[in-house]
Amino acid sequence: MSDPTDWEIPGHVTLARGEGGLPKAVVETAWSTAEIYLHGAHVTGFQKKSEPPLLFVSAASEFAPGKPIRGGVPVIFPWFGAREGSPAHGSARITAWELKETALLPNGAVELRFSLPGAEGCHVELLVTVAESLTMELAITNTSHRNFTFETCLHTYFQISRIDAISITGLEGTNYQDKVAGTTETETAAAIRIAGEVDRVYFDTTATTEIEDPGYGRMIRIAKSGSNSTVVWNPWIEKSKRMPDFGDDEYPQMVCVESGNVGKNQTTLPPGGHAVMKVEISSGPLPS
Ligand code: TA6
Repeated sequence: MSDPTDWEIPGHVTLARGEGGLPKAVVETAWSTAEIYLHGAHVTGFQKKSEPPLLFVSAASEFAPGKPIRGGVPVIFPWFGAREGSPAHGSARITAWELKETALLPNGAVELRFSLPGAEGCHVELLVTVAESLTMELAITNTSHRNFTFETCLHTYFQISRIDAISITGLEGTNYQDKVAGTTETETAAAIRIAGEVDRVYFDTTATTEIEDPGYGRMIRIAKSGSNSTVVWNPWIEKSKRMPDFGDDEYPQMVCVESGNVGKNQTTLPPGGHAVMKVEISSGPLPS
């Protein structure tokens, strides 16, 4: 593998040692800053110059080989959730990815392309574009001679002012699995409010969602393509206490709105098949 510093772009991309001594790319654009660890190709930071950070990372997160980073945008592949005898949410997020390319585009955006080494029977890349918004494209190619079925999710942790201040729009009328209640429901709220543990997998939805945050006076927009599932999660009090890499008092500052293809929306690619899931996260002032 070439030396990662080969991919530095003066004034825009620097390779540094981050938490736990793990290598990370630090990105600077005219609008924003970002950081992406090679561990998991994990975006741990994105901040527009005029706003609070857009992504939440737990102060108790581990940064170690074989361990997931708690926060930012975990890349979930090839399965979502728990699996007996295997790492929850798959192995991609706990594997060191390779930085394959960086580019400063004519419009001032910075692109970084990461590749997952050792993926059996498939080729997996993540293209991260840092600009006024943050765009991530997870591309999977089936390089085997048989069908390949997998789940994907960009498990994004958003930084918010307070969990009881925000609302989430875009999912009204969508069926979801309520993993807290163990039921299947249909979303009736045009604007979802959160007042307790929430763990919902919304199926068959390609909708753009928005997080309205009056506390920050901010609207966060999550636009996606190639994704038919959206997950909404906040651990609240009791689950927070059960997570050693998450502070007991951190749940009010974060919410996960995740874009993926999970459960009944899993993907099956034929030999040679290719799938791209793209998520663009943008933000701006709340309409007055
Ligand atoms: O996406 C929500 C969820 O599946 C929750 O059930 C919770 O387990 C969360 O992911 C975090 O999972 P992790 O393995 O990162 O602790």
